[in-house]
Amino acid sequence: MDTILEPRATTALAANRTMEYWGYNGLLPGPTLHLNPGDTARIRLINTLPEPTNLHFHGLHVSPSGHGDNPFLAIPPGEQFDYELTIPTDHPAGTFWYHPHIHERTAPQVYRGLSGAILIHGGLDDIPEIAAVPSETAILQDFTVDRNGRIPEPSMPERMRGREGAITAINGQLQPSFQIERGGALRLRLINASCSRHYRFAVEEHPIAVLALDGNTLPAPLWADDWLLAPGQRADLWIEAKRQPGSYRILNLPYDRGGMGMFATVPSQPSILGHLQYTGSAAQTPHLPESLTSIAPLPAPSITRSFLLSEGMMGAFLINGRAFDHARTDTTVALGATEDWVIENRGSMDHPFHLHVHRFQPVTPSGEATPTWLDTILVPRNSTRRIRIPFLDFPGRTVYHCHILDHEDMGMMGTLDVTSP
Ligand SMILES: [Cu+2]
Repeated sequence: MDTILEPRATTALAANRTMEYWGYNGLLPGPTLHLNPGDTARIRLINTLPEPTNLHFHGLHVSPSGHGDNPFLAIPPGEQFDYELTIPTDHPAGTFWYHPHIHERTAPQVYRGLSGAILIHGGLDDIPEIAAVPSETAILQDFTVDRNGRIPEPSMPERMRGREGAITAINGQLQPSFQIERGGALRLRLINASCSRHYRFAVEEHPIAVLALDGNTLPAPLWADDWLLAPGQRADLWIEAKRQPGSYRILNLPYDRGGMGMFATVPSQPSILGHLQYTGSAAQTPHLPESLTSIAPLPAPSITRSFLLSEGMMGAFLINGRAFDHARTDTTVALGATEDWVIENRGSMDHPFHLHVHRFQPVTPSGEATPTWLDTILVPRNSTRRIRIPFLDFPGRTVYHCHILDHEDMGMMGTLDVTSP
């Protein structure tokens, strides 16, 4: 067995306080898994929690069946399960993550701390100019901790909007500092492992270049002042230290994701996630290549499907008018097909739509696929997004869902069966 992941209740120092959390191997966040394309990863999950759990390998293009990235498994308390992931030799290299995916308990388990990074090596790592700069991973989590150090269950209205904690932590730390050499650069791999919180990530006085989204390298760096990360999404950023030496705040800028009533308030001020701390001087000037990768055009879609996201009465969160039922197959796709999915959000909140196993490209209103691979796309309220998905391999049943994990737990999830003839 290559890796043992044992989720367990732990009392330890995290985010500057002693708290009770659930951590893989007692860690918040869990250990980082390092993999290469072509690897077979064997991961033993030992469930010491008082309730069933399982593992989802978010963004990995691997089999959803059997001992693979199977979201229909439930490992009872006291039992163990051996996952085996065969990573294809042409798998994208980048930033992925793992977390529980147990229906109706995903939000509480992730909120208590269960998540960890998966880094697939290659890709950007093989570009000499990028390999030359330091790399850090930043797992963004949030939770509320009460006076006794416990993480309380949120109220029903909080769950309906999607729980957001009072504390945001990066790698389990409150406002950590990331070191950067003056005149140098830093590659920062962001993972939004929060249940519901969206992050408009910024570093004051520092524009950022986005190198990869959801573990997939972009054709070219994309410069921005800030970058919005919905739950589940990742971004690999490049930050250059071209300002006066000092400490600069890493910020979460206000973002309105909608909501219902009193829980829909949006902060008017940025919150501080951490700091970028200048240290020493870089030995050489970093150089960001103008081109990072090439993405071959997708074939035209053979079919267009519609998915309607809606919020019903009494905590019902629906796709095409139905709440999740693991036994029902909602969508059947023929292996080898390329499809367009049109996702319409008629709710009062933004919903980030995530598809397991199969990555996709966003499609413009004029019908052109954007050469950018994603596994999670934010569908703002009262709007529609179109995505193009090639189902070239990995037949089997899996799921798509809203990555506001409370919404997923309350039913905003459907099943997909990719069938081979
Ligand atoms: Cu949602």
